[in-house]
Amino acid sequence: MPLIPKPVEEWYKEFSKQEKIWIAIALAVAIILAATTLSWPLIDPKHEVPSSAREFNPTAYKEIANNFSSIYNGKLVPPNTDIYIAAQQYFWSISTLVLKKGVDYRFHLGSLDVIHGFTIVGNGTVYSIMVMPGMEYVFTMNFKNAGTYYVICSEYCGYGHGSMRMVIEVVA
Ligand SMILES: [Cu+2]
Repeated sequence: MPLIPKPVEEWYKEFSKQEKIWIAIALAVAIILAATTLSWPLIDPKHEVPSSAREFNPTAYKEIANNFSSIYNGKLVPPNTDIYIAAQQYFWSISTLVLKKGVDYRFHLGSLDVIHGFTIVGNGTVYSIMVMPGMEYVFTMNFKNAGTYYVICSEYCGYGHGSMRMVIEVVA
């Protein structure tokens, strides 16, 4: 027996009051979400991260990052100094970054092998950037509170992923 669709008049029912209420709620939520998403850059323009990304030469970048680490690991980075960090299986090029509170620092971040995630946690601050290989990310950060922050890798990058740790000490 062939299946013949029933005529519309046989199955169509007006929307009930409850259905109309749900449609109105869903529409309102969609409008609120769209409005807040689109207006976010106006409300908080500094949180657009990263501020720029460009292709880079991993060999040259590795040298710059290692050079930065050999000078500043565990020592206060003076204001107006660019920070260079390279991610690699399974470490960050610098293990302890010491920064001054309330100062704008320009960070450069690049991966020398696979995708890593640069995530800062601590003191209520959560900041996260995915680091794709072959790209250098540049962004500005300003730590408002002194204290110890931790950087973890937030993209699974292999067996040593969990050991990718780095400390940021923010001093007054
Ligand atoms: Cu990882």
